[in-house]
Amino acid sequence: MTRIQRLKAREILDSRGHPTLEVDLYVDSGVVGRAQVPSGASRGRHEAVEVRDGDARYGGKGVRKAVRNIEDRIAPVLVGREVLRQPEIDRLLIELDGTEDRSSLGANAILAVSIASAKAAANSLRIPLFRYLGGAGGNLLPVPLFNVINGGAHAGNALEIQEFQIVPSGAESFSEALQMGAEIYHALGSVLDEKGLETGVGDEGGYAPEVSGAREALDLLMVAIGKAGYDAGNRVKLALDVAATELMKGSGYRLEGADRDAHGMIDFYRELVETYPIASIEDGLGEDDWTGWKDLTAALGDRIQILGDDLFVTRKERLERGIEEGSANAILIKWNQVGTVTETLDTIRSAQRAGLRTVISHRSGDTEDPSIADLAVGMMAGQIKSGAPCRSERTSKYNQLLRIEEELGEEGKYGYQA
Ligand code: 2PG
Ligand code: MG
Repeated sequence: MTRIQRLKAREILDSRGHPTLEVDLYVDSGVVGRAQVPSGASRGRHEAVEVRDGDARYGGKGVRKAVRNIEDRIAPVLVGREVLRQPEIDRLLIELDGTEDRSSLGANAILAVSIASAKAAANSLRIPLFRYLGGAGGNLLPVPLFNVINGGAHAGNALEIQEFQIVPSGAESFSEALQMGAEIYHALGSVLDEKGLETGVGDEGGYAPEVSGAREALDLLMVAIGKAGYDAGNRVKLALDVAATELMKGSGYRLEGADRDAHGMIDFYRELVETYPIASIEDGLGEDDWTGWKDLTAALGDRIQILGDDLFVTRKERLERGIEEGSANAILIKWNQVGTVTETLDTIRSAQRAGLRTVISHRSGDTEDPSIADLAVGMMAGQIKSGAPCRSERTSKYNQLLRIEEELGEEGKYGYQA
């Protein structure tokens, strides 16, 4: 009684007001799994691609083609299959698509079905998704990286670095970390207000003030942390997602009024790390700058987390190259970069085996679907980023972590590692 009976796909809106996919996957017992897929703005060149309509509706962003791909092409292959066999379902999806970049069915279509299937399986077994994905051992509540100042492709301001994050790694529990994040976020709002800076927010719920550059943004965070009554550098650290692929100009980078090569960028980060309590820098260099990444990790990897997003795009082959070359000491995990649940789990396990830290991530265009919270706990990822502690598509993940924390009770742990 756990065979797939029917797939129903529909076009819904994401947090930016663009269409995205929702899938309901029915099992013959009547149980259903529902999934919604996110969509990025600062996308890596090596990511799996979405199928969109490209016609007059929604500025070309409609997903009716992807809906048809699910109902007309995927459903006939999956109906009758055992929902508890996630690897088989994902293999069938990959084979049916048949392309390297998932452009035939669309990574959006494939992922929606893959997650819906995992949820239907968990629901069939009457267990929470985090237990289905992670098994009996999954009990680690992740450290949240709250993106409280937005720039780059996520905001209309002139700030070039995409994300300025606060990291309450010294909290005693996830719920305390969330409280600290929200208090600092609101303190930051009043600091901006007092300085006459804008308090409107960007795509991920963080403020998007017109500030001159990284140092001014980091200074604002330091003031906000103090104002909220916390000790920066002790219980609360800072982190950046530079999204440097977006800063590439010719063979180098353009940042804060200067043309820089990889070493110029590394020097820029070294100075920041010497001044501020920065714990992590994501995408400090571009997606194909393998030599630069190796030098960055050699230079700063023993002091901070060097986190690869566009570099790895959650793909095992790229991660393996990074492990061999010492390109980074952590990997960002976004399941829509690769396309299926099984491949995502596989990449996480490979990273963990090699001693890399793992950070589960939302996308800048997201939905109310909280599944990445379950993924983070089940797979003992240790960290999650889901934007600011503000706006429902962001807080849906943090709120789900509160529920999981409650469910785990005494057995739940909080922190980078178990
Ligand atoms: C990133 C993400 C999420 P996007 O660069 O890490 O914060 O942005 O979804 O736009 O790629
Ligand atoms: Mg990133």
